[in-house]
Amino acid sequence: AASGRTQIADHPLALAPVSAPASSVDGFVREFLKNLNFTQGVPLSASSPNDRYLALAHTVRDYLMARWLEDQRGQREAQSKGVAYLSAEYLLGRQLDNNLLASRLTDVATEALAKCGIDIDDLRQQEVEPGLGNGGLGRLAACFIDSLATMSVPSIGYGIRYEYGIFRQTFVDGQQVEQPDAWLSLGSPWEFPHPEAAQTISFAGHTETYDDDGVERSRWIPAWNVQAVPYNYMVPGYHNGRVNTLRLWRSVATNAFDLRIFNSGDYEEAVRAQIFAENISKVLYPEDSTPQGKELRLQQQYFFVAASIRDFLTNVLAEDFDLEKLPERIIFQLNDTHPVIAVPEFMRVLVDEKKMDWDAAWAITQQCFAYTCHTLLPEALEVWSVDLLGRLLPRHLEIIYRINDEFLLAVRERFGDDEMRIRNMSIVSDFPERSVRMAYLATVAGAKVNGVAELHSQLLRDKVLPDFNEFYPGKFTNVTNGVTPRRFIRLANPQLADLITEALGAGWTVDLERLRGLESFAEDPEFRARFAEVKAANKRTLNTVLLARDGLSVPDGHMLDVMVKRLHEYKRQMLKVLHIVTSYEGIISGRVDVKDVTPRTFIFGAKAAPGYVMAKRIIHLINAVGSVVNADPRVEGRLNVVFPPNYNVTLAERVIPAADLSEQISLAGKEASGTGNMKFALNGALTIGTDDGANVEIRELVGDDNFFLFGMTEPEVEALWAEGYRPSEFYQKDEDLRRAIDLIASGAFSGGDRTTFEPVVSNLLYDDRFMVLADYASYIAEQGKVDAAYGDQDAWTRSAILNVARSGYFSSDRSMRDYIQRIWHTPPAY
Ligand code: F58
Repeated sequence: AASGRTQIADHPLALAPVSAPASSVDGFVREFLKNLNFTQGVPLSASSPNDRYLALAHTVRDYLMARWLEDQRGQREAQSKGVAYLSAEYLLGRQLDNNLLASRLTDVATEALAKCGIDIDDLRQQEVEPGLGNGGLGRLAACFIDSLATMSVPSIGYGIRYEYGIFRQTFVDGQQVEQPDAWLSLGSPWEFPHPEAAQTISFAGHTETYDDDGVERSRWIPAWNVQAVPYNYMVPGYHNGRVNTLRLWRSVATNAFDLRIFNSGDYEEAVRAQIFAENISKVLYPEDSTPQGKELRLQQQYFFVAASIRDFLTNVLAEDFDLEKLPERIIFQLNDTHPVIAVPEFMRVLVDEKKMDWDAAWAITQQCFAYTCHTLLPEALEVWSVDLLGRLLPRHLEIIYRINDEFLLAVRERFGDDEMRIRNMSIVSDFPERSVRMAYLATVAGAKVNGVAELHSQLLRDKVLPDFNEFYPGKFTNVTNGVTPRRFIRLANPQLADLITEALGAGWTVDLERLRGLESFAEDPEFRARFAEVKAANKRTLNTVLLARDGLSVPDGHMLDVMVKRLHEYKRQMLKVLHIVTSYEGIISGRVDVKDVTPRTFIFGAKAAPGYVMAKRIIHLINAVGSVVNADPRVEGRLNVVFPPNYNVTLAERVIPAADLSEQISLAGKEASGTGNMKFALNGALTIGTDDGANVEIRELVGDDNFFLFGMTEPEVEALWAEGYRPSEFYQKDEDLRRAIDLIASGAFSGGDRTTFEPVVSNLLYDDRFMVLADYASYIAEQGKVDAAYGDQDAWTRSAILNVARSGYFSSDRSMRDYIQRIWHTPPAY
């Protein structure tokens, strides 16, 4: 098959470089109409908004295409070391606006569409965001690939093309109800499927040994397989012409599978096989923090990493590549433990398929992987039962056992037969059931292990994995998270972006430390007035958006106090609820004069994992408190609770720029980093927060005067636990707290029914794992200081400007530079 392919490729027309369409308004109009006619198959006069959105998306693609092809070629030819970011989640957010911004097409496209009588904003609204992630971890991956493209780092993102992303949240009588997220149903203009490049991914079966010319080797005889079809997405860098690739895998049934069943004449069975295979990439697991150990999830994990490794080895490396040199060409970054099964898969490929000697293969593997941990909660550390692993991936389990045996041997050599230590460090644990600790496997295999904020990395070293830190000095490091200023300042807050550019000139978007230059502007009354006007305008915009989206409103002149993040007990939305109830109770009991209360609107955004009962109760409570407070004329115009359902990236881009106060109130030592905290600071909100995660670094940078600190420190939390924490004692001795809890318990927010929120109340009084009651008094006191500070609007604005000026460190570009320096050692460009 000296294919038609080669002949076509040799044709002079095919040899000419691909060129982008003309970047003029008329050129754009032509391309847009062409796409409308030839891709959508409709004339402008009969087109639907969705047709027009898809045609616009295709047009933007066409502009990016030449550079994409060029960059893929360049990266192939340069043969330099690259990063493969392995992540089960990418919480991308809408693509259209980002791609217009990156390619400098926003103005041209806006004008071109206006010429066709179309408001581009209407088309923006058409896009359903790809919600292929749960929260911080998935959004971080999206920020990182944006920065890698903007910095021209040779890299690729690998993940899963879920057919259904994170569920759509609705509220029925204040309670969360989940709906499937059919994000692909109106078309998917940003993806490029390549079914012809599918990989076969195998599962289950058994292993055997065989004699290979006098060498005993193992091989895996799998029982079934599926096809992994790559879907490519463009990842354009900002104003640098670079276009990187995100490759997400979709599972489909294999032909062989189909054919065998087809030949047996069993049509129904053939269809069933199809459904079975497609199940693997069907839906994102909506868990936050606690992994469930479900078989399908392990299938997802192996499916995407096996396909990604094979993709790299066969499509990126030359056929005669010397595998000993792999560490000079690739580093696989493991985004949490979800892709860690890549480690034994890589070993299997090297040892079983490439027939490499075990020790050589292991030495290479240990240089080709690095692991990022995103948690401190012990229950969040993923483990797989040996039983399940052995059934689904029998050869991988053998490999894990051997890795563990050799590792423990080395530990014995170093520390002697310290059985307790051996038990604690073993990758395979025996209790409560025999299982594989994926974080340990990642730590043993990884060249580096990093936490995601200074405090987190330190606790990881000292508390979570201290034995490993002792055994592998120098392996542990920190890379503090960051966020992309493209999406979270330029796109989300264009007026602030313009104001900054006016003050500092262009260039700050890719060199965010330059925001420092705003410090002197904080002292300029005129600049402060303009900054305040941007904030006010963002609030008005948010009001318009919420009204249209949910029929909700944000009153003029209110302080916007915002808590948006997944609903989890450790994040302590309950503390926020207690604050609201305390303020409310103070007014209705007559102890506080309503005229003395700073008008505040409390905005929540939070999804609960569908199986997390307590989290769902707290959502119900927030809605219940909101209904009562919002309807009570006694607090009218002072307290207002707004909880739009289905918080997502698109809504974040509206809420964050409008916020005055950022709530980052997790129990110290529980939030690994947080990234929302960074987005708020960069948009000029002041933080009220504990000394946790990246809050610590935010406070150090913005200064104590521009940050509201409260609560116990991590060592204080430890000490209180050690001494024996009894939440009811805090309830007994704090009158405000007692009144707030009693009001909830009385049924005041549940139509007089005392049972509805009884579990929430009992949990606080008798368990309170995350010490809400212990931090309550300190939180309420600090909120008093917030009110006082807000009373001086000009001083508040000055602080807000200083928050922006001093948060440049939190650009994900800086995170990428840290990864490159401390972990990847990749060249700056291909
Ligand atoms: C988050 N983890 C951390 N996990 O909680 C947050 O502090 C940090 O800023 C962020 O990662 C980025 O480093 C997180 O989002 C998940 O969503 C997992 C999804 C899959 C199941 C286990 C939790």
